[in-house]
Amino acid sequence: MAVVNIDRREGYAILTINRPEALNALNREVLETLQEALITAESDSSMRALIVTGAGRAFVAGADIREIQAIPSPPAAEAFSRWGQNIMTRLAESRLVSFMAINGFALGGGLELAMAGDYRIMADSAELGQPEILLGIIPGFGGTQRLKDLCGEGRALWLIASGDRINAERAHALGIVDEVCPADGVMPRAEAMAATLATRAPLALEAAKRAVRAEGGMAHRLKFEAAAFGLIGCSDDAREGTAAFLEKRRPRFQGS
Ligand code: CO8
Repeated sequence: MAVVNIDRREGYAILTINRPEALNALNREVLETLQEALITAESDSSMRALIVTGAGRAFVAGADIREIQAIPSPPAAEAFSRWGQNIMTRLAESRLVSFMAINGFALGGGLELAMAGDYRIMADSAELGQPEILLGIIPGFGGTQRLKDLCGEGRALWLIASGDRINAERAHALGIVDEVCPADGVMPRAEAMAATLATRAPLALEAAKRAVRAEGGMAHRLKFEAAAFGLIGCSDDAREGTAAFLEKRRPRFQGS
């Protein structure tokens, strides 16, 4: 059975991490398959969005602790961390807008995966945290930085240094997740949002993601926004969208 199921819908794909016997822990096979699934979805020009979720009662309960225990040397540990970081960054920088449907535990590498996505919807019964310190290690797939960006230095350090798990209400209050839903509402909400984006102008959608995610100082980010606007401001879709508004009809976007 595949460790990551790919379910293609109209304009978006659902990637379900499917290793429920280990609470979907990210071993090398899962990470490699996840990366391949992402590349496959990206290469399909009809795709606009992605949903990532977990089979069973967890989203992802972390990197696979058995594999971490078997890491032979400090250089191998660093290389493993860089490899995992690159996969998370690949998701963060994807042209596809990603919805992370946090159906259950999102711990360690699981929270790091969720934070690399664009929008997090969390079940009210789920829990998240960075419990690595309880294993004598620290987050290594981007968690120290993405958590800090989401909730600030003090709160990020507390979560990482204590290893505490927090509930959905607290995660939302801290800004780590964007929405909280009843458990059976997480996927319907993610699918409704992904389906909405499937109707939007493709080039503008990609430009929107890249501009919102632009890094650096304000002057640099504004320059990036203007450059992105320059690329799409006179596109066929921009002509079509503005004409459709003025002609009081629905636009037909072509992605050009
Ligand atoms: N890795 C491997 N197996 C796991 C993991 C994991 N992260 N999490 C759960 N499992 C397995 C359990 O071993 C168990 O297997 P088995 O049935 O064979 O004993 C099965 O999943 C079910 O788990 P539990 O029986 O423990 O279920 P509970 O409901 O009692 O507890 C918890 C659920 C609280 C989620 C618990 O399983 C738990 O604490 N899991 C570990 C959470 C954790 O510590 N995650 C962080 C891992 S480290 C990490 O993510 C680092 C990322 C960066 C790496 C950088 C590399 C250098």
